[in-house]
Amino acid sequence: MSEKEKILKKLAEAVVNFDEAAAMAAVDEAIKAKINPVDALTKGLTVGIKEVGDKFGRGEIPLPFLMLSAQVMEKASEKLQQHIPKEEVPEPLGVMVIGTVEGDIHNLGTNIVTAVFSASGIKMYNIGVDQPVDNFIKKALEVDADIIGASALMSNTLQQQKFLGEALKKRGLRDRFIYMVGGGAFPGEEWLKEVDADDYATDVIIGLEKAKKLLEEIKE
Ligand code: B12
Repeated sequence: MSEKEKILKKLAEAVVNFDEAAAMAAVDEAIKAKINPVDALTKGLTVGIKEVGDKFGRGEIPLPFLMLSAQVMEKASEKLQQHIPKEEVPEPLGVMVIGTVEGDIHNLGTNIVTAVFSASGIKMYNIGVDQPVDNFIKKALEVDADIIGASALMSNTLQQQKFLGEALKKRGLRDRFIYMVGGGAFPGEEWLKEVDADDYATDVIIGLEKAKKLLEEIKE
């Protein structure tokens, strides 16, 4: 196992064991070893929280344990996000409004997307969790956004992504914005047509590539 793999494993294990001290120590090690903070987030901490989620889903651990792991992930993420290298861009590549849909309070993913996209030159407005469809649209109009991004983590909140697509269409705004969806509940390509979105991502780096491509297309 390489040095990098060892550190990524430590990050994941610290989340699984909800061990904050170990997580922060592993974050420091990752920074010292010059591991890309995005890798530390997506291939380290995220691996751990997903494992915890699977255990919770199988009924092997109770909710308080999941909450403790999430707190550890949040703290460690905050520190790593501060170390994401910033790309120098002469002007913002675009403006994006992101949030988590109504009924859903998961925000670890949208916070990572916000940090990574900002560092790459996209001006981000993160409206937070449990956001009704109207709030996405209101904010996007207010800041003259290019992209609206909606995250959903649960099967019963996924439909909100569809409601947002429908609301945009109903108000004649569907062609005004790029609409992207994401989050752990994404069921697959067919859902994209259902919600009338332009694209989706369940990984921040893939999401960034797709967002950049879509922004280039509207600027052509
Ligand atoms: C952490 C967590 C929590 C934490 C959340 C803390 C926080 N601040 O976010 C806490 C403990 C609070 C929590 C609460 C609950 N949770 Co929860 N939770 C999770 C868990 C384990 C991880 C989610 C996560 O943060 N993943 C890590 C991030 C980084 O990944 P991500 O969100 O997918 O984001 C990445 C990509 O998707 C993408 N992305 C994300 N959003 C977007 C948006 C756009 C536009 C783009 C382009 C990309 C993009 O980029 C991100 C970075 O790569 C998941 C399990 C799982 N596998 O998802 C369960 C899970 C989502 N939770 C679940 C449940 C049931 C709940 C509760 C209802 C539990 C309860 N009984 O109270 C409550 C929900 C309350 C509510 N109303 O929302 C279930 C949902 C089941 C289902 N299918 O519906 C899951 C799947 C666990 C399970 N296996 O049962 N949870």
